[in-house]
Parts: sequence; C-alpha cells; structure tokens
Amino acid sequence: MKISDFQIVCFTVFISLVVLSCDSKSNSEELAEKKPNIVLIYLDDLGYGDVSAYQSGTLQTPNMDRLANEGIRFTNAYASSATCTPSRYALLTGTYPWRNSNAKILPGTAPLIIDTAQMTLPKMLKEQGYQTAVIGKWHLGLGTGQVDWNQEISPGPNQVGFDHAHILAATQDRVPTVYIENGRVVNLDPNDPILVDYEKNFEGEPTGLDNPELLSMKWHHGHNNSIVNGIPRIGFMKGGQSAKWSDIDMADHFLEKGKKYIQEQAKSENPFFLFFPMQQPHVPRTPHPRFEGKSGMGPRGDAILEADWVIGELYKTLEEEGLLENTLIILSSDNGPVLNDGYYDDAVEKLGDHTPAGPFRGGKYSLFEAGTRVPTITYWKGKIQPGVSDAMVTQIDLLSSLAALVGSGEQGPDSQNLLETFLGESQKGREVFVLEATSRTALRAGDWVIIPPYPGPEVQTQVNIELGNSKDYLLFNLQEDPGQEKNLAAENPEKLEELKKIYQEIRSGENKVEQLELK
Ligand code: NG6
Ligand code: CA
Repeated sequence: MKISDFQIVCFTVFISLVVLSCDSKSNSEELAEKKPNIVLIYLDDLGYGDVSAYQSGTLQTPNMDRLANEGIRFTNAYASSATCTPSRYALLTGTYPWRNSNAKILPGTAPLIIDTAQMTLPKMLKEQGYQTAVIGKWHLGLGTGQVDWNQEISPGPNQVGFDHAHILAATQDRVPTVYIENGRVVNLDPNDPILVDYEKNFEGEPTGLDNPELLSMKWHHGHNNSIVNGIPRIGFMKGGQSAKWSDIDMADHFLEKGKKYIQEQAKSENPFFLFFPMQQPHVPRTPHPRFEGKSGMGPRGDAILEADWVIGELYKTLEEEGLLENTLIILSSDNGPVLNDGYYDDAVEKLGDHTPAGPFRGGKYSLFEAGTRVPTITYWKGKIQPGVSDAMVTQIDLLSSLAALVGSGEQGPDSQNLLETFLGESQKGREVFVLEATSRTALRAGDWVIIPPYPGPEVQTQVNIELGNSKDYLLFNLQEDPGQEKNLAAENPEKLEELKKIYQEIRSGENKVEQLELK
C-alpha cells in the first residue's frame, strides 16, 4: 500500500499536536519536574550508633532504617563540629565554622551569626525557584544585639533565605521557651511581655538553684536558672506565660507544622526545601507520654524512638501527597552523642548495652571521631539505588552539591560538589577535612587523623567524654583503628609532618582545600 500525501499530512499534524501538548506545560511545572523537593532532617546530638541501620546499638529505629536501607547509608560522613551552632552555620553557609569566631554554642539572646549578605543553602535554592522553610531548632542567633521579644525579631531565618520559619530560638534547655513564627513569638499576650536575660534573674522569679521543690526534672550541672514546666533552664525569663511551649508536645507540634507545610507545598507548582531540625535527643529529654518507657533506656532512648516515629510520619505525608519520587530526603545529626548533658534523666544508668557512639571514641564536644562522625543518609525513591558509601562527605558539602543538583553554580567557600557521591553514583569523597570541637580543630586526611596538642582536661568529667586534649600530637589511622586507641605519632613521624603541613596550610587559609593532594 502506498502512503498518500494526505496520510503524511495527517501523521505530521498528529505528531505536532503530541509535541505541542507536551510543550504546553507551564515553565514552573517543568521546573518542578526537573528540580526535586529537598527535605533535610537534622537531629540534635544523635550518635552514629543510635540508628539501628548502623548496626552498633541496641535501639530499634525502623523509620530511619528504612531511609538508610533503601537509600545510601554513609559511614564516613561528618558534621562540621562537635557542637550545634557551628555545625548549623557550616551546613547553611558552606563555610568552615572556625572561620567565624561567633560560631560557637550561643545563648538564647545572641545576635544572628550569619551575615544577611552571605550566600546560604536556602538562598541558593530560592534563586532556583524553591519555596523554603525551616521548622524546628534554630540556634544561629536572632536580631542584632538587644532583642525585644515582644516586637518583630529580625534579622533571623527569614533574612537569610527562608520564606517560612517556625522555630525555637536556641535549644530546648535555653530560654526563651517559646515558638517564633516569621519573627513573631507565637501566642504572645501583649499584656504579659517576655523579658529574657542571661546575666541576672528577674526579681522574685524562682530558679532551679533556689527552688528545688518546684522541679520535675533535676539539674546535674548548669541548667539551674529559670524554671519552665518544672524544668530548670539556662538563662532567665519572665512573662510570656501564654506563649510558653509544652515540652512533651514539642515533637507533635513541629511534626504538625512540617506535615502542613508539605501538604501545602504539594499543591504548589514550585519545588520546596524543608529544613527540619529536630530537638531530639538533646536535653531536656521530654518524650510525649506515649513514648515513655518504650526504649527501656529512659528518656534519651524514648526521645530517639519518638524522633524516629516523627520521621516515619513525615515520610508517610510525602507518600500520601505523591511526592516521594520527586523528593530527596537527607538525614543527619548536628554532632555526636552525650548521655548526661546537665540533667539527671537516667541516660547513663539505663544505657545497658546500647552504644550511641558506635565504634568511635569520644562524643559530643570531642575532637575524637564520635564528636563529628554522624549518621548520614540520602534517600530518593526510584532515583537513588540502595547502598552503603564509605566516601568521606561532610555537611559543608551540601551547599555546593545541592547547587549542582538544581542547576545553580553556587559554591560555598569550603563546600565541595559531591553530588554524585550523595546520589550514590560515585564513591569519591573528600580528601581532607578540618573538623571542629569547642573552638579546637583537627585534620582528617584520607584514612588519617591528626589532633594537635591542646591544653585542658582529657576528660570532661561532668559529661564523661574524652575531649581529645593532649600534650602531644595525636595521629591515628582510622582504617586500622577506628576507635583511635593507638597514637602513631612517634612511630610515623613522616606522616605526622605531612599532615601537620596540610593542616597548617588549611588553617592559615593559604590553600583552598580542593587543591591539596595527599601523598
Ligand atoms: C552546653 C550545655 C548543654 C547543651 C550545650 C549545647 C551546660 C552545662 N551545658 O553549654 O546542656 O545545651 O551547651 O548543645 O549548660 S548543642 O547541641 O546545642 O550544641
Ligand atoms: Ca547538638
């Protein structure tokens, strides 16, 4: 049969119509298709061994395990610091925290430590058409000095790239113990203004130190200032009664906000970025009564189970909204684990055989591995093939890597583009990394770590954690000795000298990290 001209014309018209109908999608629809949503779940003080997929502890965390087992489980991933504020600073700015002397554990009254002119992860994503939100713990400072908590509080998250912000200002153990939404304290009664001070108490206000009879949780060290909900806190606060949060409902509170945000965004054509920094298992550990006793390890274990449940609920929400195939989920922690961090809460007594630090030495505040080596997972249904990655990646690298994902050329000052590694398409990680712990630094290079000499106690006795302070250089080979038991400095002086040189070059800013070649 011969094909007539008429048939050819009909066929051409048909093809053109098909092409046209595909083309008729709006720009933002196409954008949304190309650019995945990003949900960054960031726990507070969760240790490497606290996630059961990491096969070291005895807690069961099925929801985190699902992400780990069906995504990539990173075994060599680092928070940038062994404490909260510096890690968060590095995560959002792609800058080593030790470059900013203000990036250290902040009081609730500290000013914002991110320059509003600085490039940030949410700003970069916003420029690429993303809606951005932070829901959870902030701890990067607010305002410029003297914050009036009864007025609009600015600058804050909204001024560094977040379209929407529902936060707690600092930590759960620091005042003010209120939620702040887009610069305003939530549920504040103007007739009962909030006053906050970190130096002195307000006359007549009870404190943990003077009024032990009012406490439902006892302080062990620090944490003996104002009492809120029977829990003594760091810092003094007066007023704002109607705005005070309920500690046991905090997980449900942030979950509800997170779910609502995802549901709203599902209706929008733009991709979204949800930064979801959770308060668990930081002190005071106040799991909802439904989780009480569930772990057999006291409130710390129960709070981790609660967090795991929240993560499962967020996952379910993404699933129900049909967003799983178009959402990259990243999960990590801001620093390593601690048991007694200032309250008597049975974390030490009921630990049993659980190993929050996994196979590593130290913990929160420490230059040893457990301070910064944290559980880290990437999950993207249908896009990321399940696997385990031993590549060295750090939270500093998320800025450049996610920029590459969404088609932005942004590069954080110290951030490396490891997108393929984060997506499991490559096993190539960083060569070198300068980690930080309470204003001290150490170098990880290849399989090696050097910790320079630091004065100060070897063990912080109150929290019972080895800090990594020593009179001499410490040198470890992590491949052979992940527990950092054997100091090789004396028997391998060549390696020590090689690493000292690299460390000094990076710290003095002479060399960009990427340019360094390990022998
Ligand atoms: C410390 C607190 C600790 C915790 C930490 C910050 C005392 C004695 N200890 O100063 O309880 O709040 O700061 O933790 O006050 S972080 O995870 O936010 O860095
Ligand atoms: Ca923390």
